[in-house]
Amino acid sequence: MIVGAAQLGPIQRADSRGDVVKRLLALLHEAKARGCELVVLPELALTTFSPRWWMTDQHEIDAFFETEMPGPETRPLFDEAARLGLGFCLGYAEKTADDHRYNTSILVDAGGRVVLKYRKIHLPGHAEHEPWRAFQHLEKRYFEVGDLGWPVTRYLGAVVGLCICNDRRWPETYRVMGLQGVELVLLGYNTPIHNPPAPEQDHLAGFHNHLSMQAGAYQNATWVVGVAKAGREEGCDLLGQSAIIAPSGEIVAMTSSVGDELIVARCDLELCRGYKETTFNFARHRRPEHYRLIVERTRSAPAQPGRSSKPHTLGAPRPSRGPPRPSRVGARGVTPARRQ
Ligand code: CDT
Repeated sequence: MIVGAAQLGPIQRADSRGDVVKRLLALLHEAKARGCELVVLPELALTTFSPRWWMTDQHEIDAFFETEMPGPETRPLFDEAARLGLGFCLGYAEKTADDHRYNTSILVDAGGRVVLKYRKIHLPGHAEHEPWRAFQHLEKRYFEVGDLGWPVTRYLGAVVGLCICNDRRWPETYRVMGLQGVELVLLGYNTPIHNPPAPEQDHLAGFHNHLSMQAGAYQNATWVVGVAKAGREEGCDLLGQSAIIAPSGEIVAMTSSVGDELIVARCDLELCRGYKETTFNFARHRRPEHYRLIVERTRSAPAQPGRSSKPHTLGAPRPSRGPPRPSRVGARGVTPARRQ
């Protein structure tokens, strides 16, 4: 399958959906010209990244959500993709008819039909206003945890699965899809390079992005297509380095800008088989009887000194790591709660 990863540069708050859809159409046209069959677009691709603001007016919040997909502003994207015979994957903020809000991604086939939907499960950030931050990350406030698990579907001969941004950092995300035979994981991301609670990690943002996706690809014998919304958006620098990653874990294509940019790769699904039948032959090598803690426990509860762990006993919860430490003795200032 020839797959395009259509990275978007920044979307400012004043940009309309119409402005964004025009940019998406340009990327679709380029994808068609370069032989793509499927184009992957970023997380929350229709607006600026709204969780960076504390908002209390529900109308203001809801202005970032789609109540129908396609709706009047997104219809041209669906129509043009269908005219071009392109499938695409799109991230957007979804508001349901019964008033639930999710960070959602859909796979749309070349006939304009939604064939797979995923609602983000690992919501990063915080739920309350934290004014000490340079910018907010309020996904836990504006979205509910997704209720669809990680479904996969067969599309153009590949087993395709979806996840979104922070999900890519968690091995369980890929494994749940790996256990369904996934061959192509499609994901979008909005990753601020600065992480206010852990600024000492900022210089590793690009490394951690690729580390997570490359490990997920290799350990589950799948292609992974990770697509950024990148660049300086409302003063916040978002990571680029969108990448198409082979089941070997190797990056086969990567963007070189933080603007609108298409990268393309021929994703040979046979490469998945090589790994699925050898090193990662799950039926042969997995030992789920030893993995119970993974589904029974959320937090880590280290063994007490001098005692071996009892994997089926929940330990006392450990206090969280706390706020960033002042770098110098005597540094002053409010010490904020250290949350992601
Ligand atoms: N959108 C999203 O999920 N962003 C998060 C930022 C977390 S801060 C480390 C991400 O995991 O990229």
